[in-house]
Amino acid sequence: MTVNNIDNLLHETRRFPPSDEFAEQAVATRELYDAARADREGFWADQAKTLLHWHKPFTQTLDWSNPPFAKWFDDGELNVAYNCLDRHVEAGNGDRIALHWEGEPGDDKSFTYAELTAEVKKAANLLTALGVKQGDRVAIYLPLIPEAVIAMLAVARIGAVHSVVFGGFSAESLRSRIDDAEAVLVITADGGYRKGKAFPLKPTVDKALENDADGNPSTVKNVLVVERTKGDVDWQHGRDLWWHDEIAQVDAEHVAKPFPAENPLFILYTSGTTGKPKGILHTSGGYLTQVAYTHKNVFDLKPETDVYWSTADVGWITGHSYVVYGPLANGATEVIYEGTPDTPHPGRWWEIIQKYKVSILYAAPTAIRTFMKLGRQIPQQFDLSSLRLLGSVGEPINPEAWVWYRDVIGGGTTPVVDTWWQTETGAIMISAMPGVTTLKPGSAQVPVPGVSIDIVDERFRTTEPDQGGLLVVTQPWPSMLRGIWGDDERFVETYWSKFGPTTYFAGDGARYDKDGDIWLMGRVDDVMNVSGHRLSTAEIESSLVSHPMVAEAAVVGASDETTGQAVVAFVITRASQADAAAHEDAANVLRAHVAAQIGAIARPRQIFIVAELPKTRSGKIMRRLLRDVAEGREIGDTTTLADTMVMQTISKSMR
Ligand code: 6R9
Repeated sequence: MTVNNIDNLLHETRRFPPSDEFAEQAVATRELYDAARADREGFWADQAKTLLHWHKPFTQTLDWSNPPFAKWFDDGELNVAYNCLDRHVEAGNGDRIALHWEGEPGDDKSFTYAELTAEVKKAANLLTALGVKQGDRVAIYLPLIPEAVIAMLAVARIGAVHSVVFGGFSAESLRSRIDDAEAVLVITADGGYRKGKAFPLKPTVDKALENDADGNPSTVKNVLVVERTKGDVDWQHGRDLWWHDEIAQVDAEHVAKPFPAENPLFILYTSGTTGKPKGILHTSGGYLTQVAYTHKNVFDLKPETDVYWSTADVGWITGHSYVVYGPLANGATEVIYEGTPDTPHPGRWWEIIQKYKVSILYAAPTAIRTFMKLGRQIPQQFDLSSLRLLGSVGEPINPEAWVWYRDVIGGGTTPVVDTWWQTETGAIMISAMPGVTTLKPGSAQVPVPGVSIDIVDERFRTTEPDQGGLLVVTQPWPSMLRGIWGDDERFVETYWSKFGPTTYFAGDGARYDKDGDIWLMGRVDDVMNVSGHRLSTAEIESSLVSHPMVAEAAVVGASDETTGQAVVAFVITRASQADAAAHEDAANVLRAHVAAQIGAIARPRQIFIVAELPKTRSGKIMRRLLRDVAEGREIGDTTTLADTMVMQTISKSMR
C-alpha cells in the first residue's frame, strides 16, 4: 500500500456515530441531557434517589450558601458499603459475581456479592475490635488483591475514612501521608507480585513507622498484615497483627449503620504545584451518586450481563471511583488484576479479557500506546470478541491511539469513550455518551448531563473555537472534593480563587472546536502527567535538592511518545563534575535517590548536570526553555531571562 498511514491518522477527521444496534440498547439516551438541562438540581436528586438506597431520605439537594464549601443531600443518611453490597444480596443477586480477581502469578479467586458482603462484614467487625471509630483515618497500603477492596469497604461501612497509598510509594511518602491524616491503623501485606517478582511491602511500612528525625512516633497503633507472598517479615508484637488470624476470631454478622451524607469517605493524596501532596477529601452521598451515575451511563452498564474491567490500581482515584465504588454500587461483575500488563507475556491483558469474557474495558492511553508499539499481532492471538465498549482515562488520548484501540482491541466496532476528570472531581465530568454522541477521536467532547463546564480566558470570557483557554466547572457537582484535608485555605486558594468562590479552576488547558466539542491540552500549572499519574515538578525538585550533592534543581515534563510526559531534571551540583563519566554517575545516583524518596514512578528519565539554570529577573525558573532543551527543540524566546547567555551555557554543558 502506498497510503501514508501516519499522515492519514494525524489528519484524522473520521466521525463515529453510534450504530443503530448500540443506540437501541443504550442505557443513556438524549432524554438524560434534556432532564439535566430542565432542572439540574432536580436531576441530581433523582439520580441520588434512583441509584442509591437511603436509610433516611434527604429533603435538601444542595446547600451552596457558603461557597466553595458545598453540602449535597445534607440531611439524608446512608451507608456506602451497604449500597455496594448488602442491598444487592437482599434484592436476590447474592449469587452474582462481584469480583473476579486475577493474581499476577496466575492464581485467581472469584467472589459473589454474598461472599464479598460476608468478608466485608467480618472486616468491619475486626476494625471495630481494633478500636477504629467513625471519622478515624485508616491508611491502606496494599497490592491489588481482594483485601484491598474488602478493606476499603469495611472502613466505609463503619463510617471511618480511608487513605489508600499506592504500593509503589516509598516509606517517606507513606509516612508523610500517615502523619498528615493522623492515621490510627495501617492495612498492608507482606508483599505483592509485580513483573514476575514478589516485592515486599511490610518492610516499607516498618520503616515508615519508625520515629521521625525529631524523634516523634507515628500516630499508628496497629498494623494489619495480609499474607500474600509468604515472604519473611519482621514483627512488632503488640502492634502487628495478621489479617487472617484476626478475621477468624470476629463475628460474621454486622449490621450497616447509616451515616450522614456528608460523612467523610476517603482522603486521597495527589500532587499539586507545591512540594507537599494534597489530601483530597471526598464524602459519601454525593460522591456515590455521581460515580454510580457515570459508571452506569458512560459505560452503558448492564449489570446482569456485562463483565467490566478497569485496569487501574486502587491507589489512584480511578481505582476508587471505577474499581470499587461505581461498579459495586451498580451491582456489576468486574475483574481486577494484580500485576503488570506484560507479565509473564505481553498478551497478558488480552488473555484476561478472553478468560473472563470482559465486555467493557477502561484503561489509560499510556498502556494503549505501549501495546501499539508492540504490534497488533499480540492482541490478535486472543479472542476479544466479548468487548463491546472501551474507555480511556488519565491523559489526552491521541487520535492514532484512539483509532488503534477501536480497530485492534475493539474489532473496529466498539465505541471508545474518552473520559476527563480528576482526583478532585471524584467522578467523570466530560465524556461522550456511547449511545448518543457521535465520537470524535482525540476529543473528550461534552460534559456529562448535570455537569457545567466552560473554557474561559484570563478575564473569564468564554473562548472562541480553536482558542486555547482554561477549563472551569461553573456549577457545583455531587462528587466534588469537599476540601484539602486540614487546609481549607489551600483548598480555596488552589481551586476557587482565580475566578471567584463559585468557579472551580481545574488547572487544565482546553479548547472548543467549531462543533463545541472540548479538546484537552494538558496542565497549565507545574503538574506533570506521566503514564496518567500526576507528579509535581516542585516535589521532585525538593527531593533532588535534599541530596547533599545538589545545589539547585529544575524539573520539567517533556513530551514522551509512550508515557505522555517524562520527568527530565536539570541539576547544578555542589562539587565540580568536570567529566562526562562523573556526570553520568551523579545522574544515576540522583535518579535512584528520587525513586527511593518518592517512589519509582517519580524517577527522572534523564538528569542533565548543568552549570546554570535559566531564570527570569524575578528569579523564576523558565521551565518553558528547559522543556525546549529536553524535547530537542530550537530554544524559544529568551528575552525575559536575567542572563540571556545562560541557555548557551546549558546547551554547551550538555554536549
Ligand atoms: C482521573 C485522573 C487528573 C489530570 C487532569 C488532566 C489529566 C485525566 C484526562 C486527562 C485529557 C483525559 N486527565 N483524564 N487529560 N484527557 N481524558 O486521571 O485523575 O490522577 O487526578 O489526574 O489528568 O490533566 O487534570 P488524576
